[in-house]
Amino acid sequence: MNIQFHKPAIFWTEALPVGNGNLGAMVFGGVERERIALNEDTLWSGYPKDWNNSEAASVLPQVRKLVSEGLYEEADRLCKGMMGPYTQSYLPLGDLQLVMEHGDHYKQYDRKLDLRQGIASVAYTIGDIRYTREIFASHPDRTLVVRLTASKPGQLSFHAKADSLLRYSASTDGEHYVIAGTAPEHVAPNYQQQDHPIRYGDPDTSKALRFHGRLAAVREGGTMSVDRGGIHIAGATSAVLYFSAATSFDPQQGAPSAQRMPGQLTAGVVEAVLKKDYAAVLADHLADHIPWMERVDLHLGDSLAPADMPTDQRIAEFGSRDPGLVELLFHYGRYLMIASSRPGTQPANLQGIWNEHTRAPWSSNYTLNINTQMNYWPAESCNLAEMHAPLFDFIDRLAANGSKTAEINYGAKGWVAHHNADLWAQTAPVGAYGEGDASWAFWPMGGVWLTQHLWEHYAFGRDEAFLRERAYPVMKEAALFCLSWLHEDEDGYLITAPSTSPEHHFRYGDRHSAVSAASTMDLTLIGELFDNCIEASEVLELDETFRAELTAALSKLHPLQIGSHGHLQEWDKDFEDGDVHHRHVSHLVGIYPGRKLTEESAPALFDAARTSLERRGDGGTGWSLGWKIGLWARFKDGDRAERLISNLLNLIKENEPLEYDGGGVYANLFDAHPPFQIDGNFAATAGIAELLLQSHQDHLALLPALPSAWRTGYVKGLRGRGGCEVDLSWENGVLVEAVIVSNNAQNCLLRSQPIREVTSDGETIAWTATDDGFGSIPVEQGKRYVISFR
Ligand code: FUC
Repeated sequence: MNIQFHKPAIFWTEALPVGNGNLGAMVFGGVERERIALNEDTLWSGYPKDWNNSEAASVLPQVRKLVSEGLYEEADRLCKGMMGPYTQSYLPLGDLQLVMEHGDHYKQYDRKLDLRQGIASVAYTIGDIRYTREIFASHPDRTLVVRLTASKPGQLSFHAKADSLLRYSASTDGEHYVIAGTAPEHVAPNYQQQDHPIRYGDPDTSKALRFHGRLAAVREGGTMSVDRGGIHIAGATSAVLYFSAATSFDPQQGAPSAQRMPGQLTAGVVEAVLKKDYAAVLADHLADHIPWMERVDLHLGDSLAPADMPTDQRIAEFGSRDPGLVELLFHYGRYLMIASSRPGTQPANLQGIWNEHTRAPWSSNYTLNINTQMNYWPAESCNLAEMHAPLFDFIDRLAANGSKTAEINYGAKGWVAHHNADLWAQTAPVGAYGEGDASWAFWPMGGVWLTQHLWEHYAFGRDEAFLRERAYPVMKEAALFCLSWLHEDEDGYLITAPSTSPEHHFRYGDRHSAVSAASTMDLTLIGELFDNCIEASEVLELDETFRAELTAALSKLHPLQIGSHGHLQEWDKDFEDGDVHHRHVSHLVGIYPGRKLTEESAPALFDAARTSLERRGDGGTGWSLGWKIGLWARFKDGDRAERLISNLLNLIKENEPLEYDGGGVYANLFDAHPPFQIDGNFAATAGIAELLLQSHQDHLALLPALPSAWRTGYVKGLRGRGGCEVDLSWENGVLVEAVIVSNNAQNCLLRSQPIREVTSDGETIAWTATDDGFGSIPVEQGKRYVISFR
């Protein structure tokens, strides 16, 4: 479970990520000059603003009229009148720089990230002295920890300081070296042409966030001094650096707060950690990190690559042919989630928490038409449900802001979010009040899709209090928005308009547009939300009238349709695709991650959806490849999914032209859109799990889509809906054994090979088998059931 190299990183995408949820770092491992790029998850430009557009309400009926008249291009243009400002940007905090006083004539260099331990390390030899560095982000101690050693006493001499691309100043506070600064009030997205894309406020009155970073050191031997140039250590044998960062963001208010003193926050953190021994800090980190990683285990076959092969070479030479590399990709998604999303932190953004750019691609924001949701696809199935929590907190903030947007922009009830959001939980459509393109900016389904995560958290864990107190109220308000937004077409069907299928265009005559009515994605997401609300209100035994209203609306919802190519139509009319290989596969959302379209419930649409996916092909950006893994899993085509994994394990090199217009992974296994976007990492992990276990219908499907390349293996600790934890082992593609533990008593329905025997605590358990390949096992809460298949 290592990502490893025998040389320092040159590019950021060769550096090794560590994180504790809110503090992130990328370790380059330079010998004479080490760069550890730093991030703090609340460091964003801007502050809350009024992004709603009161003109929108009068534009909306005009757009709807144009759509109903088939004047799509005109409708598309008019949508500009409903836009708001662009979101703000996620910012880099700075770099921690170490300058070692031993020159750069080194040998025996190693640099690795141990995923299981959550520790990045660097080691090299100069003369006869072995130097080591150990870097981790401690969640219990809320600090970044860097330990340096020399193999001979008194040989460690270096200085350490931090700097930033943002406005900052460096100073000392007692024995601590600190940087303090203020974020810009505005950063324009990287795709917007601007003369002054980064704008700061007056330092005394700026409304932007203040930030602070604090560095302290403990050494064994030698001397230490601290000044504005950094911390200087000479003649030591080992040293530990502790770095803490904070901003003035107040999570309760969702705004910068004058009362929040980032310097005091970092002081508290650093003083506390300095009271502990390094050994205790390390032990606490390991005791925190390892159990998360060990919840799931995966073995897909023997690794082909030599144990010490650098990861980039392994990707290039073996790709998905090396089962060990696929396992690494799987675990990496889990590692990155543990490192970027912990209860109380911000949700993982487009780059998780790792970003070195002041104008990051797409502002490194929350992109709600696929990317943010994708980040959390593995959370439940891969046994990290706790790490889903930051998304739920964020949804609450979006719901609060989005109720104003719904009312002001559309005169609608409930809450709405569009395709982009930021730390400030912007809910209005972006596009700089008309500069943007409706194909991406106009998409009022961001919130609707996010509520799927609330339901899924319940569906997997069966936490009824969560459903009652957190999930259902927010789901219901999103459903109220949908009821307001839906309106009847001339045939009496409920449709959405204006409607887009995110980022894709259609052709009609010699024209093209993104805006029409009732895209399949709109209808599917709304249908799923209504289904989920109905099921939730039944579980909670409330809202009977509302439930009836939803049921009635569902029966009037415009049906999905099959188009002339035998495909699932993406729009309400059988338009030709603007780009038949478009990266978004939005119309297939009911196949995966949704559950609206199954072979059993809608066989014709299910087949049509497969045809649509065939037509899209096996290429795409990193995240698009990731999505297609999950889709082929749901189509039960493991080998096709494996082909997508293979395409994703395509090494993207920073300094070389792309061989084809598609995605892959960088040397450090970060997903490459390109550029780096973390979503594809999470989708790959979720997709691999989906090949082994599915639970979106009323049963657990064991090995529903095992790729033939993974002949013999096992997985432990996957979760299925219904509160189940599942281990599976197989040989030559055939199930050998499953172990199920459920957190509630139930009849556990399995779809698998024929069951031979079920035991629990050594006792045989009676199960019932049905002709169509199902087995039903009565399980008690917390007991372990061993199911043998041969
Ligand atoms: C959506 C995608 C792009 C990119 C961006 C962040 O707009 O269509 O490919 O992932 O989000």
